[in-house]
Amino acid sequence: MKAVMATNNPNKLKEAREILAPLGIEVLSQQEAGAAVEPEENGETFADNAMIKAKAVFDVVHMPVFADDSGLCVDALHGAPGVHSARYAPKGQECDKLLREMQNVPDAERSAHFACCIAYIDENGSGTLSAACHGKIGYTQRGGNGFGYDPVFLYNGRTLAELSSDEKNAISHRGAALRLLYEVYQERYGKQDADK
Ligand code: ITT
Repeated sequence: MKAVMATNNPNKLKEAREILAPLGIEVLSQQEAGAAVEPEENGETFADNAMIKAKAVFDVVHMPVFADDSGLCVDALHGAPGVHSARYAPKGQECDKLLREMQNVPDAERSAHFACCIAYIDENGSGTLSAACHGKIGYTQRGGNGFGYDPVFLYNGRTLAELSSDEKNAISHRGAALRLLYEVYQERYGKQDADK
């Protein structure tokens, strides 16, 4: 089957393809599907914003669509940047800003999690799915893979930017949420064949 990912973030699209293609789901970008939209993400929750993005694209393409709204929630910052993760700092400066804000936070209080909410819509209806990846914030940026906050997010002693794509996808918030999406698609469309 084909599904459109409602996102303008090429890193999210790449990860979704890596996870869903082997399961037999071909992920089209919203541009490939002819939906060049960028809706205002003015919801209060990840689920609200994911559904805003999914609906905006579904209204144009009328085929299965899913959207990912995600972010980093840092306990010492009372859950910030959370739903504002994309707007927390100019692109490329988010890790520097976070490390500055965390510079006086002791090791025991550096816990954080990535949250991912997937909203999906097709002719059978819509829903949302959530997953998280728990870890802690490091003291320096490490690793050259991934995107966003990956270089400062420690999972079992390595940052997500130090993991290969396969390693990140196996433990990430996005990987877990997309595997739940796969279950929904399997229920609705039957088992998919990666070779077709
Ligand atoms: P779309 O809305 O077009 O999908 P976006 O990047 O603006 O793209 P969000 O509004 O969901 O997406 O913001 C998510 C931000 O959270 C993202 O820009 C990163 O800064 C951060 N983020 C989410 N998942 C991440 C991950 O796996 N690794 C590192 N940072 C991540």
